[in-house]
Amino acid sequence: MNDDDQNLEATEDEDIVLAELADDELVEQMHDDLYDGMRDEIEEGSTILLDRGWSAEKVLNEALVGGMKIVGIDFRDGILFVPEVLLAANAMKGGMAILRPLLAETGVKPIGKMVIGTVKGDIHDIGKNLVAMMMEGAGFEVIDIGINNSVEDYLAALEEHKPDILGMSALLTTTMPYMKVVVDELVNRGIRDDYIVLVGGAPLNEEFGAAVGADGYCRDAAQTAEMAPQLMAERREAVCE
Ligand code: B1M
Repeated sequence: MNDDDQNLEATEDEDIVLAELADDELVEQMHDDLYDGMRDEIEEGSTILLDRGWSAEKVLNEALVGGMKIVGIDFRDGILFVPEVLLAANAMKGGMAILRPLLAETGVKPIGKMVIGTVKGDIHDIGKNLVAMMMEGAGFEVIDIGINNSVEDYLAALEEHKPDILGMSALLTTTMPYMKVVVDELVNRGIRDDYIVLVGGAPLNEEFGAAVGADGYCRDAAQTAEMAPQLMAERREAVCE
């Protein structure tokens, strides 16, 4: 690309007024902006879509999660590297911060409590944060203990907050086995059945969830928010029988 082309491209980018784009063009532009780590634009785009009557869930899934999938593919293929992906993650968090209060709007008494954290050795937190947001939206009180949690961290949080549900997230094939370390320790201490254990993260599946001794594997945030109340209801029924 010569200097003239670069100047032309820069001018075209500057000329884009997000508010003037049709919905589908705006979503496409947001995918590009997420890819380029442009947090302000992602915040602006999210606000515009909400103002146009989009639900927070639709903005999240179509504009943000959709864009992050593209980032993931290019990261895998060696087209994007860690610094760029960090910028994309930062932009995604900007959009999520706008959606968070809307997804969490319930106004009702919490239907249960969940402690959630990403396992030891793993610093991915976008998916976990989304799960926390959707669970709050489903009426749960959520205690998010962050990333890189050792078994001791989980145990301390369980002891302190006495939740109904323990949620664990892992995004790496190298860190996901740590979930079993945590469940095994709960078993050793005789407290495994005090909690519903839910696990999730892109490399996991049903089979893995069962193998680590979890009560459920959650494919995504929406499914977690569906599954959690169901499992709590089943548990209450079992106690009453
Ligand atoms: Co990383 N990374 N990363 N990364 N990263 C992946 C996971 C990877 C698949 C990329 C790739 O190769 N295509 C790959 C893992 C390969 C593997 O293990 N098989 C990978 C790698 C290799 C790495 C590093 C090792 C790279 C390096 O340093 N060489 C390194 C590891 C660092 C570490 O953790 N120790 C690393 C670093 C990073 C960044 C820091 C740059 C950044 C993280 C920033 C952050 O999270 N704050 C990052 C990112 C952003 C990704 C990708 C691109 C996107 C992850 C994401 O946020 N997805 C990812 C590729 C991908 O997954 N497409 C990748 C969006 C999110 C909404 O989806 O997290 O799947 P997800 O969450 C979903 C569900 O999985 C589920 O619900 C969520 C919402 O619907 N879910 C749960 C998740 N947790 C749950 C918990 C529950 C329930 C459901 O509890 C009940």
